Amino acid sequence: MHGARFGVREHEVTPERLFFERRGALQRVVQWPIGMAATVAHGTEAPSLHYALAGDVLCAEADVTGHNNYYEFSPDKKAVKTLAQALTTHPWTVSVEGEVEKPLTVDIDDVYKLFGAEERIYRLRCVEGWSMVVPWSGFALSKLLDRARPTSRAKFVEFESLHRSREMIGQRMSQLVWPYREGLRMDEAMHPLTFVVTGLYGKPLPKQNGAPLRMAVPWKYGFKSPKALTRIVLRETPPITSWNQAAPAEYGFFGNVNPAVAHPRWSQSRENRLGELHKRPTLPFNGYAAWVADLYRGMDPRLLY
Ligand SMILES: Nc1nc2c(c(=O)[nH]1)N[C@H]1C(S)=C(S)[C@@H](COP(=O)(O)O)O[C@H]1N2
Ligand SMILES: [Mo]
Repeated sequence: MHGARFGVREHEVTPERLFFERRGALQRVVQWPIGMAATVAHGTEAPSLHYALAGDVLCAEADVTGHNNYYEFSPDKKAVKTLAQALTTHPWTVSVEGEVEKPLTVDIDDVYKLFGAEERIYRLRCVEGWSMVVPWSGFALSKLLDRARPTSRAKFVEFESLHRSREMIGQRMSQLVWPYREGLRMDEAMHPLTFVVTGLYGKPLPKQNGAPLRMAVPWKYGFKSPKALTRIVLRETPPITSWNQAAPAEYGFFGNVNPAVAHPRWSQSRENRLGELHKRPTLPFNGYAAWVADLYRGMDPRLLY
């Protein structure tokens, strides 16, 4: 069932290589470390989006699935894994509405058939100062948006997470205005790195990581990647986003990873990679500047936080 639905059945990681096995046949071997950075440095071809950034090593699955930010359940990262098991993730639909010619609602059971699945090894940098390297599976958001045919008035994309306080017990607290909302500018949303996630470590996405569907926008702080996605609204004007609404001085609309712009309460120059002893430097756009810096040419870097 997992193989048919997510296109990835098994995985095996060694220090030298990462193997993804699909439907019994080895379809791809990713040499490690190689990847996008190396490809661009040589300037020979367009960057491949399938590979990890050079030098990245996957974090332990137990860390990725046991240390979670998910305020719908709890602000306690270790408590989320257990509490999130209460969520019913099937049946599930995600809709695309607003400034589109063809509003649509996609059933989770049709997602693999419509959009397929590929692996992306992405960095995730939380605004709190920790980070991970994660093997997601899923598809580019542009595939889903294209299907709804955005109108020329679509300038922003709003994401809405599930609101179901019966199962999401953290929603009985009012730290954030529910549902959790996030947003991107249209060009950010259509960027090939902007990813809809359906799987993790070659398996269905665990509930604590945002099952059955969440975003991964790797050059932005983690709060810009909403979990339990149910609704996508294309808009002419910027959407209200949850963390920006809760603390506008601390969380901007863009949320781009930027080591030069401190959070009001802590520096963003370094990060704690899960599983590592020493902090490492945080990179502009989380290491993805070669692919995304052009989106922000001429804009004040402080505005981009
Ligand atoms: N709906 C929803 N999405 C969310 C959050 C949340 O609280 N609710 N937390 C965000 C934050 S702050 C981070 S760092 C990442 C964490 O993702 P992970 O638990 O899979 O590592 O999810 C993001 N998406
Ligand atoms: Mo975060």
